[in-house]
Amino acid sequence: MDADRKLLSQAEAVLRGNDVGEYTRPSPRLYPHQWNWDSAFIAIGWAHLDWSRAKREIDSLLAGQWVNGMLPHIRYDPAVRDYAPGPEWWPDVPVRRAGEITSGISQPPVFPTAAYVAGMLQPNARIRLEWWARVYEPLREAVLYYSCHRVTAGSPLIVVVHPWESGLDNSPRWDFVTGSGYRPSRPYRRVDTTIVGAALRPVERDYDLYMYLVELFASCGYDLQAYLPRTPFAVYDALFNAIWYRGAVDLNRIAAALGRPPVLTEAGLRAFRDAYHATLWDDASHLFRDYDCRAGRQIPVDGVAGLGAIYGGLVDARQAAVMFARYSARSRGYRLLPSVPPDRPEFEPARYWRGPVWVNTNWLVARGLEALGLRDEAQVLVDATLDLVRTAGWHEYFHASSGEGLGGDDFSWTAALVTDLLLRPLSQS
Ligand code: 2M8
Repeated sequence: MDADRKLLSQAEAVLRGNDVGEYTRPSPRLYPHQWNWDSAFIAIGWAHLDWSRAKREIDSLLAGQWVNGMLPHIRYDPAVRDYAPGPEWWPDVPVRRAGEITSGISQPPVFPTAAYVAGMLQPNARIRLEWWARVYEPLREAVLYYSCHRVTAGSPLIVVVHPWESGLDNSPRWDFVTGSGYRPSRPYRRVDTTIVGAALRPVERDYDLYMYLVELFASCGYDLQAYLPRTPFAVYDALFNAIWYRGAVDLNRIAAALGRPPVLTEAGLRAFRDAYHATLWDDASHLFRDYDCRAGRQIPVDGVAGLGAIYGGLVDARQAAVMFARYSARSRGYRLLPSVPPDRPEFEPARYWRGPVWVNTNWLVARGLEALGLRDEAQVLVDATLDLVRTAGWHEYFHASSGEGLGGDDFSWTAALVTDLLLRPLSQS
């Protein structure tokens, strides 16, 4: 118990240290602006420690909303200078509020779920409903942005346009494009490798592709239909789509609490579930896979993203148990859950999203297992996660076999989600 108290006070110190008032930096030097899904995870942590601060985190994320409803992946802080790529790479972003400076892509939509979870952590129902009533419309537009502007060929699945948008930037699932020699027309600067060792970060050819796609998407006016015929990268990402689905369900819960009709109808959600299973399930690996929209086929690479459906509530308990057991068995001898199964040739135990363990993906899967009643499995994952942080500290990610802390220091979502795991223990049901 004392050990948990110590962990909690350290977590709070990390969040307070990264708090710049309106938003919380994901990591002080490496990521000094506001990131979309980071802020969602961070708000869940704040909701336990300082509820008004949680509200402010979501409010400031919503301040960067575009006219079409999109919530961008980065909301730049004009006071910060030493980050690349800066806003000059994202010209003419259609923000709603004058003075907002943002990137031109989005990120996995954890924010409706964060608004729901944070709201439920407010014991005063009047205060909770007042806040939900205020943020409901921007949240609704942000969720519907994807179903209106990010779909193609009659499928309800959402198209992700950039590896950064997936949140799992250099995942081997995207290697089918990074190897192809795409480069931007202009030189670009990297600051990440001046802060974190290059062996722990994406390689040059990854960044060449990232910057190429940034230029291309911006030149298409950030419009999917213009971009699709020209881009080598347009995917149905299994994790992103699962997170969207869960966000839509949680937004419907907020709507119900406010006495409003559901944002997504039951028929719409069912069609999405059916498409998700029909398009992304891979029976051999017992995982969901991603789908290359251009080539019209699944991407045959496994990763922790394939377990996202457990968090999404897109599978039943029986299927989730088998998926989790298989992934764990493939990871025997390693820390749970490696971002890439160690039996894959692309596995690199220390390099970013190519093998290391991350607290956010563990949290997503553990909360999903819990919701399905798979408490023992969820507990295994929660214990493994807390053990990593207790031993190694507040890092961005952890070496898949040694558990060593890697990447950015004082990492906010690590602190926020550990806070949530300690203060909202797994339910018994
Ligand atoms: C990482 O992404 C940024 C670019 O957006 C980077 O590598 O510089 C990813 O881990 C992403 O998921 C995360 O939101 C961001 C900030 O923590 O860092």
